[in-house]
Amino acid sequence: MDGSAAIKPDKYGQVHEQALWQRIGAFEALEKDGETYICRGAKGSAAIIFLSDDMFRVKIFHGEQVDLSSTVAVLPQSGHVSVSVAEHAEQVIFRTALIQVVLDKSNLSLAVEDLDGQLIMQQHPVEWNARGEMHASYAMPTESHFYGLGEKTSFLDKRGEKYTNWNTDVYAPHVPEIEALYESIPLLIHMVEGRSYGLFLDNPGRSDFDMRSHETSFKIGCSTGAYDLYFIHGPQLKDVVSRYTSLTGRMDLPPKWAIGYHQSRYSYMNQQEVLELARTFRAKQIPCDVIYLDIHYMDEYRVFTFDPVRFPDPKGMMEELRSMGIRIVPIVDPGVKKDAKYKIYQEGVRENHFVKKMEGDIYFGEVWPGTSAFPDFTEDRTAAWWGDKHKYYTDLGIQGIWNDMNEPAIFNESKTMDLDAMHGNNGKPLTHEELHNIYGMLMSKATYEGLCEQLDGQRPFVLTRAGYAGIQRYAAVWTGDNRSFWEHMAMAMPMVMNMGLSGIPFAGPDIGGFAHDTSSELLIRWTQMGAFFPYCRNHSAIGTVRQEPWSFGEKTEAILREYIGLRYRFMPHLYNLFHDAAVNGLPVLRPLLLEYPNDPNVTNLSDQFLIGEDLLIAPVYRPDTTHRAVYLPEGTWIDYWTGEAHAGGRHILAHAPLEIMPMYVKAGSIIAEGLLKQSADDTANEQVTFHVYGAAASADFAAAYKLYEDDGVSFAHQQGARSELAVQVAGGSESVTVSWSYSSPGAFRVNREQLGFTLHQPSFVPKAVAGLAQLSFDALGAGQAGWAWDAVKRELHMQVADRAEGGQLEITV
Ligand code: MIG
Repeated sequence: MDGSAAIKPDKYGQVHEQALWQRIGAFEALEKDGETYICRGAKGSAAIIFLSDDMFRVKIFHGEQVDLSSTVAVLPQSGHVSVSVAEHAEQVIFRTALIQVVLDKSNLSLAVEDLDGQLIMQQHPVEWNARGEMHASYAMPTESHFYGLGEKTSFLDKRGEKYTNWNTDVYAPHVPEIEALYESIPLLIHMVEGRSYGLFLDNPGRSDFDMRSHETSFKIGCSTGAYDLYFIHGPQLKDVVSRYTSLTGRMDLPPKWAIGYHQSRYSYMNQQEVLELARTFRAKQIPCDVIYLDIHYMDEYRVFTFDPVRFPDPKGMMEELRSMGIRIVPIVDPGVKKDAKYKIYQEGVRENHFVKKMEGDIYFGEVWPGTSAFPDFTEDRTAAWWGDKHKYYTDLGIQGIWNDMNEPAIFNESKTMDLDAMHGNNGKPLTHEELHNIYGMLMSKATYEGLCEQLDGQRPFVLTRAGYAGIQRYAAVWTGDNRSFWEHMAMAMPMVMNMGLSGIPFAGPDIGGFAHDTSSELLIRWTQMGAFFPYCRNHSAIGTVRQEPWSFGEKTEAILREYIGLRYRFMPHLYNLFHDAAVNGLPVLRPLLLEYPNDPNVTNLSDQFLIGEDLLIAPVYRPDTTHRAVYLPEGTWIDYWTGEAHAGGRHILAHAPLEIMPMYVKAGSIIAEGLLKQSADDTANEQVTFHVYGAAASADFAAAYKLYEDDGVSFAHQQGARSELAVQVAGGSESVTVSWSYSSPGAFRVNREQLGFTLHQPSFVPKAVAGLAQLSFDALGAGQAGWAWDAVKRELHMQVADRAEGGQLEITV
């Protein structure tokens, strides 16, 4: 029989719903408090703070005082910006050296214009309701394109898409209609006719970005917390990325081994299996730097333990692996098993480190270890405690940690912690609902900082699944539980490109696919592509077919060996790009759009990418496919494999049999390649060859490259132990000159006897190289200084001694 519950009251209808939204209302007064401008409206206020001439923060608040604290995403900003303020009858105008912000007094809508008065961004009035939801609409012209938002499904351009930021463990196949995955980066980049700006909503609760529902506007909203928005001016896309990363921080230069090839599986079950795996890599001469230990290494999934039967001697195992040049990265989840006899649990309870329900009891959730408690990383003292616990791993020789399930993922209907669980938040308690998206990042921050303390000057490596804006300061990100689907291989490209535009340069998918069964062909094509992704790990799920590089017979193995080896040969260049990313925030893997923002052919180009500025990668991502269309932007592009030169600004059809992934290098560029190594931190011989593409014997030809090097593992580079080698190539009518020099010779000595210079497809045939003997290729290969010309491939190879004072080669043409 029904009770009263059956006769439930109405929900609000549409009309009522609309009436419930409040607006800030008309302008009442302008106040200034230090560097903060406060615009009082009839029903609320906006605080505006200029962080630079091209970046400002606007926070909506109620009441007298504004709370200007930020989340941990935002680095402390300082410095005075000179702003002129003018109050007119209908507007208040703030003007910096680069932009003006125009507030409409009738409703406090806000526009950003350049100094000529051309509109850049238009925000309609912010609205809120009694449930604490807030949103604003922004003008969207027909030429709009959208990027950023971190780890999202679908294509590169987010126009027509709608996403939610709510860190979620999604094991179900990642398809275009999935609005939230593991990471939340509430940064939207809006590009109109090649001009870009960014909007970053610093809110770690749920946020929504809707570029779909309205024809002429897009909408950014949040469910709880503050509407705390940063406007980041371009107009170049690169400016937006570099300014956004000056706000939320940049990745530190990772240890070189972290950018090698990594091998994982859920799980390598015991010590013998791990050692056998490492020996197989070495026996088969397939380069590898890291093996991962997934959850089975632990004693019944208790973090900070090893299973005593499966791994009786972790220290011995670690030592043997290190002698092979291989490191271990174990998984660490946030859930701490509820077990009265387990030290970490005891300590956590005794010292009050676990998240509690509002009523005061510890919050428990079900995860792998069974009933578990969760450290409250919002408390600095708890983060420090957790970080210290990693001494358990570092004492065993471990330098890298893999954080999983840190959304946090919990096996219940909501898939996460109860929304009313409380976080201490260093004395400003907030609900889990308000802080959800920041939990995983705070776990990785605690881990990174703990490792830094314990590693005695060695660089740590942290890999995370969940994150929030700024995660790049602490961890690399992998894109979670994809599947061995061709569609997921293809989707990894736009996903990782947008992560790069969102400040996260160190990212990649599980190569080969995690769930479902991979195939020989899929693993080949995915490894070819993955060899150029910033983060390069093969990982697969329990119960799926084996996915190690030798799992599909010799032919497959040979191709995988070749491409993994190629990554190692490109290591000097890759490491250089990681260094650039650490300095300027620009990604290693880039959409073509970043370099060619005015080319209409690349606004949604989702199946090709650039490594740095000049290396174009066009993977094959469909089965039984031996040709694909490749778009080459302006300039001349040289086929990496054949040397054939193609005019750009058009599409070409690339021939790509199974062993070939199409790659092109832009004429006029230089790329440093090193020797093939079995692990990235093998520094025994750092011989390097500078490959110069399309050099021309004409006065307007110039190419330059700077090679950054250091010991690859320590922080000594921050104290100056680094080497920078600048190379220039200059054309002339009768000669072409290659010159090079070290910027502070001796600050860091690289182990190397020789330098190589290879000119690919020069416009000329060399007659002589001043001071250098013409040799056979055999003599060059044997290490003699000299030069040789390959008339068939049109390549000039030169080899010289590497001297601290640098040098110069003059090629007579
Ligand atoms: O619920 O640790 O995304 O990489 O192998 C699964 C087991 C938990 C999810 C991760 C995956 C990892 C797996 N983990």
